[in-house]
Amino acid sequence: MADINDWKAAADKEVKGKDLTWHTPEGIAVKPLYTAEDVKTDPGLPGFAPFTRGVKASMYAGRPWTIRQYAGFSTAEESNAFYRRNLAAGQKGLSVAFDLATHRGYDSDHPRVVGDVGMAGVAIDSVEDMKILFDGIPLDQMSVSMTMNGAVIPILAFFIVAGEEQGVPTEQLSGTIQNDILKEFMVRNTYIYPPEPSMRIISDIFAYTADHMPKFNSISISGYHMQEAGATQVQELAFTIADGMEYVKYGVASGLDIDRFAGRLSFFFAIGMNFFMEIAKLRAARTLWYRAMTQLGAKSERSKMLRTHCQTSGVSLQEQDPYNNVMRTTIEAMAAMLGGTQSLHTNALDEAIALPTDFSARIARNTQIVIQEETGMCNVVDPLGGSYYIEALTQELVDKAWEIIERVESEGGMAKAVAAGWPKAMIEEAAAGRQARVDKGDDVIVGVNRYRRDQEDAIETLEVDNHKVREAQIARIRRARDSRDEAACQAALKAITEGAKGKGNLLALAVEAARHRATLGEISDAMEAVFGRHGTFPTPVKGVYGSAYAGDTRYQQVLDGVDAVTRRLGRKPKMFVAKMGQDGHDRGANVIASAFTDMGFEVVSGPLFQTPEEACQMALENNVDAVGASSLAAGHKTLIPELIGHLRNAGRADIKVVAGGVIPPQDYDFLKKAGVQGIYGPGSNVVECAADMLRLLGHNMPPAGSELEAAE
Ligand code: MLC
Ligand code: 5AD
Repeated sequence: MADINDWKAAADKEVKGKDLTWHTPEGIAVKPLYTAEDVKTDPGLPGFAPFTRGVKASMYAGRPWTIRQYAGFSTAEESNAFYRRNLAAGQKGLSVAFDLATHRGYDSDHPRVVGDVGMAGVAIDSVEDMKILFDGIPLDQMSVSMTMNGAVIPILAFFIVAGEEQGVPTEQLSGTIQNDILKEFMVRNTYIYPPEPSMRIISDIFAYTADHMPKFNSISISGYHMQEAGATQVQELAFTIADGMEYVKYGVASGLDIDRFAGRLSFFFAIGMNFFMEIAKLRAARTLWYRAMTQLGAKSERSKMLRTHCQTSGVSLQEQDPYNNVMRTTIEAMAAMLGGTQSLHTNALDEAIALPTDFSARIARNTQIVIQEETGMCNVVDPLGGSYYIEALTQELVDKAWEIIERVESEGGMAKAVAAGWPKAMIEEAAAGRQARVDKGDDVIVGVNRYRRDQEDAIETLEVDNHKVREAQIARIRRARDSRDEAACQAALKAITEGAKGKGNLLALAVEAARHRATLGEISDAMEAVFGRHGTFPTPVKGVYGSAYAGDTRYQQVLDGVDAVTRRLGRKPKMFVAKMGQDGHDRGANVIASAFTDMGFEVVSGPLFQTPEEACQMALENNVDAVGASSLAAGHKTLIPELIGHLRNAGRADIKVVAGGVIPPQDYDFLKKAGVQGIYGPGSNVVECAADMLRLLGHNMPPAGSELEAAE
């Protein structure tokens, strides 16, 4: 029989000695062949420690994963109708997306959220909205996930009271609250309070749910947003498990017995296009959590079992030739199920452009239904168990992630690491590296940097009338305030402030305030009065982009262009990267800031959450040549024209304004008429953005492709 050396000789001959090792971004050298020699550990059986092969013995053969599509937009009425249509068509669980005003603890009538109400999710201001959201959906039967982290206290309180008023005892509520603040400070940015009080809020929720909500998952510890922000799979894995360990330590420090709450901790991972790596990642995650929880002293097997939701990757989807996204999502969904997820969201094909329509949501949902009901894939538990490659990769991910976890632990845990900033810096460096590989064509994206179409077909997208939603919300807030017992409401709010100063359980206090129709903004303010509001400035990484591009001719043309403009101006061209509204997605803004700095621009990075007026002020104070407004949460049609208006009023119409991010093509005309001079959607090449900027600044930049002619 042939042995491995025979194979090596045969393969070498076929490829004439070429090295077939694939070096992944996480620093793993993937060989072209795996054999029994590579499998060092026995993964055991599904349903048994360390749960590598799945948390249930029968897995999907007994019950398939929950088809749980994340959704929410506009008003509670519209979102409720959307949920009901989806449930009727085969969706199994709900997952609520809130708008950014709600995330950040502002009522819809707050002046800072004019561009955000109802845009990236549903607007919820009081228990009245929450009741409408679940109208006709029995909360004792439907498990509901709510993605809420900043304003977690009022939202969970509204949910509990909406249940009460439906006649459902709190004990019977099932579902999940995201409640994962550490990753907000790292990558997602919808925090409200500083880290310390935010961690206390989480302990209060652990305590309350342990006492009153035995079927409710008190947290969804999320790596998803790390991968979206550019993290490698190893980073996502390590920081998520380390976050989980930190929450457990806080819960224990607050006086809870570990096995009283740990069985209701849940997880959330992104599933991207690196198919086998993603399958191995979920298996590694379960193995790691078992190890971590054993170390932390958990006794019950349930406490050591990692149960997870997954979502296919948003960043892997493209604006160009969007039907390709259906295939990408299908591949990712298969990785999630082969990895053994408990619950799954499949993204819609219009992900990179807007929120899903009924049409795109149907295809996304049916992707899961087809896998569950047409393919027979659910009938065998962990069908890839024992695959040499999968088992070896699982072990390698466990080892690599554990190294990072040990570093975190040796430095005092994840809260300290987040404060020190190195996990975020690590992720941003990986993001800049990925962008450079895509721009150079080293990482292929079909329809974007290869096989690009000359002309794109328009697709229909969902549009939300932001002004209409805001007006409807403001009217409902007013009605709730007019009809409530004001004295009782104010007393309940005062009790929250006192509780924030002292030891009361903030969720229990907020439930009382919610019963008296206190609004989300009021409950948030009652805590903010003691905790304060957290703000940070971005610190983009330097040098990654420049070194990835060293020697590239087009890149050199841009560097020469920046030099020429610098000589003409007597200083570097100056660009302000602005993030306006409550949109905290800052990967794009950070990548642009890093790359433009490396290309020789002077970049001023604004803080998150500016109003257009504040952004204008910052542009004037720094006397910039251009503003690049990054928008990923649909506020662009309101916020960017306002910024241009303020600049004009200040007599600085000469400052160029460009926009980047998730901007549907049908909005381009509107923005251009408003004075936007360049628009860069997903898939834009950063070097070409810089070339465009040089043109706007009056430099005669040669067209893209000219460097190839010059080189010939
Ligand atoms: C499951 N069960 C079985 C079984 N399989 N019983 C017997 N045999 C089997 N084979 C049981 C389980 O034990 C459980 O009961 C019950 O069935 C439900 O199954 P589950 O596997 O727990 O599924 P589910 O209820 O869907 O819970 C999944 C979860 C949860 C634990 C991962 O946390 C969850 O639903 N998370 C979703 C999070 C989410 O939607 N996030 C969106 C983020 S979007 P029991 O009694 O054991 O509970 C986002 C984007 C952004 O963040 O940035 O805005
Ligand atoms: N409805 C549906 N999906 C949403 N996402 C974000 N907001 C919504 C919403 N309101 C999804 C997108 C995004 C990820 C963070 O969650 O896929 O990439």
